[in-house]
Amino acid sequence: MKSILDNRPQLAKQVANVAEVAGYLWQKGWAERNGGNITINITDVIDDEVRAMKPISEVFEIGKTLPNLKGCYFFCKGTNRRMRDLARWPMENGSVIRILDDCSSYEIIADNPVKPTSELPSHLSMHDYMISTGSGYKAALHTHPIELIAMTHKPEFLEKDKLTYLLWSMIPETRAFCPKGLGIIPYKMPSSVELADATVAALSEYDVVMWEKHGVCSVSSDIMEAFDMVDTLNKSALIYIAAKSMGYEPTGTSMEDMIALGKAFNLPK
Ligand code: 2HA
Ligand code: ZN
Repeated sequence: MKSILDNRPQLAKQVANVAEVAGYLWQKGWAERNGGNITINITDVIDDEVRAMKPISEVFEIGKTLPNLKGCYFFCKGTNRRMRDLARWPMENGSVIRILDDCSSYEIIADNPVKPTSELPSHLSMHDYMISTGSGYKAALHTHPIELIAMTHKPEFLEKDKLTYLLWSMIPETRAFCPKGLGIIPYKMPSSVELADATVAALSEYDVVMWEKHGVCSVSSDIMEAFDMVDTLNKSALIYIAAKSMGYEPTGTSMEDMIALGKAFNLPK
């Protein structure tokens, strides 16, 4: 079957990276059934031939107007599709969409009419915001990491930056590679515009945010980086839990050492 990826090595590489990350999410146990979703902004690797491609779906409403997305293209995991299937067959379990000129609707253009993720309002709102700040960020990931979610079931950990400092203090990597920490968004209905708006508001301060008792959202220049930040944070959560299950509260790196690390690596916080 003909694919939009044929003779487009840059686009094919980006979709292959999404498939690779989808496989990791499944292997980690973070992607039960259809849990989680991935979208990437592929506009910079789109050519005139793709721009001229006819839609293969009806026009769908996003639910929000996102002015920076005019004429943008995204590869999106499909709604109700499994990460483990996206890993093996990305073009059967995801699709390429085009945002229409009204900035509030989209159509599917390739390869199959797979309707995008139920969290599309959040994902596209994040992309709109990332364009508006000139961040160069192109990837958004939502996943269900077990230990990080477990930690949001303790009210104390929902206080601003409480988890950030705890997770940073478990291992220097987390301080270094997740330097803005972990934002917390109080529980909201999955797929809702309220969740999308709260997520975007938190992105002015964080690259990774926790949806209380649900999962994380991570944004970055590419999907591998977005995954690595969640992986690093969850590693810290696992170290914390390992210490607790051996019967003690972990000491944690001192605030002084964390500040020194921030200075040495020129970190933003
Ligand atoms: O796409 O994870 O939040 C399935 C979900 C919804
Ligand atoms: Zn979810």
